[in-house]
Amino acid sequence: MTIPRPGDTLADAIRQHLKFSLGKSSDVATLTDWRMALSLAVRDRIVDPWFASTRAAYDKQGKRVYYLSMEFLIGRLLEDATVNLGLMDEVTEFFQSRGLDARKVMQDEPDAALGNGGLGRLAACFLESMSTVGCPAYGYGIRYEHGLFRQSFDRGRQMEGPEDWLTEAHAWEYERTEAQYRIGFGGQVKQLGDRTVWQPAETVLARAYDTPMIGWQGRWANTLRLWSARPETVFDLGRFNAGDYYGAAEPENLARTISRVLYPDDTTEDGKRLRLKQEFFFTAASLRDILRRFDSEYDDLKLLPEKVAIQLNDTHPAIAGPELVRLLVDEKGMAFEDAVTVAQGCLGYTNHTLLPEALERWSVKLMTDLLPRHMQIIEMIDAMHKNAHPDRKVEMIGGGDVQMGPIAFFMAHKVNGVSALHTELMKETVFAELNRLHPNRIVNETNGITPRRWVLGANPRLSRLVTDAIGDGWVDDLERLQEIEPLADDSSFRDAYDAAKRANKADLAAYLGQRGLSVDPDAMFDVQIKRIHEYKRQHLNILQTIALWQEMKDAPQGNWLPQVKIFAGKAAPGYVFAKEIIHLINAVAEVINADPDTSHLLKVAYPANYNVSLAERLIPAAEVSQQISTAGKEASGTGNMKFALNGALTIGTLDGANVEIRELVGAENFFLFGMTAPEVVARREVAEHAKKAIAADPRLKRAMDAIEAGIFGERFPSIIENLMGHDYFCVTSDFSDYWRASRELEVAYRDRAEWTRMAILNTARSGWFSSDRTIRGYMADIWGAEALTI
Ligand code: NBG
Repeated sequence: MTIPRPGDTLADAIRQHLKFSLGKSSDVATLTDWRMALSLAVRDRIVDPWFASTRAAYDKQGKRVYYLSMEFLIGRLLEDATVNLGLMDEVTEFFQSRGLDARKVMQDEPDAALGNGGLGRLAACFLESMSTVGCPAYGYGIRYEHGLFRQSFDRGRQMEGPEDWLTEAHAWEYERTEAQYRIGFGGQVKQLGDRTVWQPAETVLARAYDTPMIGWQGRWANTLRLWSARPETVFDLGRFNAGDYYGAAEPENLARTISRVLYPDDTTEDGKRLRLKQEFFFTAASLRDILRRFDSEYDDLKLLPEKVAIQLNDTHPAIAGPELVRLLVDEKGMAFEDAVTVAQGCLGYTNHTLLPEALERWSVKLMTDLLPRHMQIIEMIDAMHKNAHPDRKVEMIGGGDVQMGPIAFFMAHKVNGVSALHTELMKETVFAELNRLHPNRIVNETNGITPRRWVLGANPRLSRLVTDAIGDGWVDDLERLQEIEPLADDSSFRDAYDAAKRANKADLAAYLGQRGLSVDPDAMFDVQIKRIHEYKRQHLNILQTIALWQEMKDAPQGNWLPQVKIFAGKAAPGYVFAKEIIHLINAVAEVINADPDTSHLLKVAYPANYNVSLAERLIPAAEVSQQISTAGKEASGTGNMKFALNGALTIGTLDGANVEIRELVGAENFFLFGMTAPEVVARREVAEHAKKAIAADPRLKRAMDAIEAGIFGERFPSIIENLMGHDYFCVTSDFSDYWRASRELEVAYRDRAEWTRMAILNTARSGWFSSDRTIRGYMADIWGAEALTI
């Protein structure tokens, strides 16, 4: 398909692809045609560095890293690749000369939402950083036909529709018909002499699709390999000939189900059997692929830990431990204990949440039914552990369930948390006992974000300003942003920084305007965007918004600070309470936005269908970053880092990576409020703590009364009852201090020069949050991998 010849300019290549790959002439080409032609032309330029990287990894015989993740929330790839190859100016010029806007062309690309939230986006940032720092790596996951659902609102309520990124032409992937593995489920375990053989009852094929991931300046490229499920027999001709047309397609449908949809739920278990099948499907295919690559280079399996690092992104691929042991014992003839040691040497496990419901458990019955040989191996691993630690107070099989957290922990040589606080809490809570038995296994790797996408791509105005000031070396050495710190006191730099923010806000205002909400770009833009979850406390934010509105209405002539409260995010379809919160925010927005007394002072925006692309619009325009989770609940957060880098000031609790953000940007440039994690635990013990908090704060009481009185249409009884009842997430107890911090923030905002100075300091001091730093940490502390160059 690749027609362009070496030496062709990018413009030639785009034209050639339009003509020969897409069969269109430029006078009838649609936006999608141009986008495809551009994508193919850019993709061509990735192939050589990609081949060179693969070759270098073979030649070096170093360690390869395999990142196993159920989710890769990659979003659009075209802009990333264009930015990283330094082609942006050429592309802009090319389309300008045709009267087209390059950004519009790029925005035509569907947003690949193969993830739910933070965990999936982190995996995508890691892929980009691994390529930038030259860490030889593969990402392994599932090629879902339907990513995360598309969100819309019907009278304020969330509606879910299928996301169909794959129904449009997809420019980036290469199908690998030769990389295909048979994956089994169910059946029996037989003993043939001294060999144990698993004979599955059902098998599907896992077929690989490769997407090259190019690093900054095209220095290195790794592969994202996603597995698609296919039937062994595509089609039952016998049934078709007998007139059973539906039945004839059944085998295909059944197999395909496995890679059909991403589970839209990141904390609760649903559709258990299918979910476990998905997990085993991609983990088993990935391990077979890893062993095949290893076998082609080495013949001593004991070398495996020297050559292979496998990172488990949460417990979703935790079956990798038992499966690797099975492959080594049953198929390669290794002794069981040796196999466990070899597997441990390869495996690392990242924990992403302390919420107990998210540590996966499978009933013994389901596990035995679906993966009978693995169940036996898990029992053997558990027995081995018990033998070594007879006094242990932890179980891998308990309460009728197989516990994937402890299995992942034991089968990994390193277990990491994702922020300093989270890692400490892990040691004290979920993994306290395992940490006692295996001290030094837990390490911390605070999350990070790729500056190529989240600053350079998403915020070209800020990027230009920084580059003009300090050169472009900051893009892959983000701590160099510190060099702009002295400029915080330079009024002309401050004006330019302010002007960039103002222009970003105007862009966002135009975007919201197209969606029917007019907002004033000079108002303060206050943003809370993330999954909707009780612990993230979007309801705390909306309660405070109601209270503010009530006070504004009391005195509309008061000296109020005009502001726009922006929310975005999806709730898991089965998460009723979170969906009520969405409904409440939309209901409040409808009333407040239509209020003639206050509409010049306060607006509430909730653009639908939050995804990576929408985040790229919202973050550069934000001035206030809402990071208000109940302390102890947000493992890290990564949005918080994106905001700080883009010059939004955080109002937040001492939770997750907020703690480290505050340390780095300085307490005076951060609006702290709320209880600490131990205070939250203590507060829950206070009898009727919610009732007491409500009684003590008339503003809170009045806001809740307004909801109950039906001012916002419905009365939202489940939310009110929750808040007046056990209020597990301590919304009521944190309300007063949140109100205080919000007002202090408004005072600070009125002093433009001072506010901008603080924003600049946030940008200047957040360079540590580059995912390049995080990846180097994993390489040194967990993987023992070395960076390579081509
Ligand atoms: C999320 C946490 C976030 C964290 C990301 C990435 C899951 C299960 N966890 O706080 O809630 O930033 O993981 O580590 O998605």
